[in-house]
Amino acid sequence: FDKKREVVLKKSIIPVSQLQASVFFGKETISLSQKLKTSSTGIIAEHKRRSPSKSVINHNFTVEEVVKGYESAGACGISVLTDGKYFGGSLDDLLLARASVNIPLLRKEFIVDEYQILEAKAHGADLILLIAAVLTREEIKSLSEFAKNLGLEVLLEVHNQEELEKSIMPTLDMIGVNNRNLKTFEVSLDFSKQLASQIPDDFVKVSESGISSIEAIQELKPYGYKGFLIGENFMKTDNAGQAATE
Ligand code: IGP
Repeated sequence: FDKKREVVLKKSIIPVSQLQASVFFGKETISLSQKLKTSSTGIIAEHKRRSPSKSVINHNFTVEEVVKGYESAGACGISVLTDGKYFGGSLDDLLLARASVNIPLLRKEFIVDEYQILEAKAHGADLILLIAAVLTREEIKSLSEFAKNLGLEVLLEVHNQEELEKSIMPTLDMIGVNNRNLKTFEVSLDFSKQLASQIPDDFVKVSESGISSIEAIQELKPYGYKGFLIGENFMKTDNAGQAATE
């Protein structure tokens, strides 16, 4: 631990030794893709302090409070943003989340290198995100194989047909359609609706971003979506865990 990390982790109510041990013990053995297949809600709740489109979403609660709230509200899994520059997250957030809950954790990051996948594993993640917009087919192949060999599941994110076509391969577990265009920030559920029929049935379908109501989920389910990744809508409330219950 360098000095800065020590300060961050000391603020946590969980002792550092227990934090590190939590990476290896006490996790659920059922994977996120398995859970989503049988869940009636399919919620993947996200820890997100801020974003490029919203400078402040929530700074009032600790990671532990938010993720425990999500778990007790019945979320299937939790996504933890570890990107510092745009989202104000860190790997320590992931470690704290791991020590606080047993449900599957996603390291939400712009992954371009195997080292980041090792970091994800070492900080307690069960799955990683790969974003088709920033990776070649060869990179998606080698990074997803690397993750699978470490026992991590892979959620591949696409935003259009071209990204989907270049990415389909057996080392992916879930395919997520991002309803937000990462360049223009335009959000529309139509992106999920339009791409749904082109995602082969072997992959669990996840709809990501801009989901702010039960109606939106009900609208997406007939298209075959089993997972719903929701961040801002929960985080912006005074009680993220409670919001996830409702
Ligand atoms: C959550 P929202 O609109 O519910 O806060 O979105 C999640 O989908 C979004 O944070 C996200 C994201 C990403 C963030 C989807 N793909 C890639 C960073 C990088």
